Amino acid sequence: MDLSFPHEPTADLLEQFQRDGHITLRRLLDPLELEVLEPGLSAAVHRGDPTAGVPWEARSTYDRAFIQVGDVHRRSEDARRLVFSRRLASAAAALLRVPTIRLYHDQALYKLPTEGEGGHTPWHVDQYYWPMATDRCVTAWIPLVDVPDDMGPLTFASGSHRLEEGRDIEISDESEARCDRALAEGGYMRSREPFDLGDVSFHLGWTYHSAPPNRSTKERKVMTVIYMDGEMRVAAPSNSHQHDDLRKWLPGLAPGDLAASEANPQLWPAG
Ligand SMILES: O=C(O)CCC(=O)C(=O)O
Repeated sequence: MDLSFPHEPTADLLEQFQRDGHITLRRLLDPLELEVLEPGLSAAVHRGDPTAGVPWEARSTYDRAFIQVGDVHRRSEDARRLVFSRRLASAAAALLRVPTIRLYHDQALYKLPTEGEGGHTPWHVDQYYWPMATDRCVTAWIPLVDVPDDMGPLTFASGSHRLEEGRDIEISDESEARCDRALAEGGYMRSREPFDLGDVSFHLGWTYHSAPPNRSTKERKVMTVIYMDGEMRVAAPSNSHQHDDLRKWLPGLAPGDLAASEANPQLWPAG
């Protein structure tokens, strides 16, 4: 259960991930370890919050969805322990069926409690933002508190990693409307379950996901780590977000390069 102890999901769970494009590994992490990490990590997130002080009414749909702080592992030793966890990276390697795993980047996604309008995470796919040559990339969504249904647990459309409609759109009211319609027309089942502390979900870059608003009275504290195949190549950016991501998360690299800048350490197997 230790963060440094490798993990191989069962064959059934691996098969489920292939089929659905997402999986929640229950009790993958030790709740006690997360409780120890959480205060230091959260302090770094709040120090780095770019939207601190912006009134709710003045926030866009995106900014109402969550406080987003990237590269938390550079701001907090507690975050670093989580992001460099062999347990998480080994599980990512098994799910992606690749021998090696590198870090793309990490980011905290803290959803504020709200009674007001908005606050949901619109339907979207992550890989729209990433200049990567293949689909061998996965996001680990790691709650640092229990996330019951009223707190905005991540919601997946099972099997939607094969759907192409809506892949070309950023997170927005439009992505919510278009993806919701495409998912309904395609008959994709939606899966939303509460998370207990220690549960971690993984979703592919092309799996559609969303989250309802946080209607509780507490912050929904979630850390995410994005892993990629250790052999991933950089793709030519196909939109302005991918240009930004290339500069930010793959510094110094160009299309065709191995996605292995100094910001992308190999996490599995770890030295
Ligand atoms: O935490 C959320 O509400 C959304 C998370 C998300 O989009 C992601 O982890 O890729």
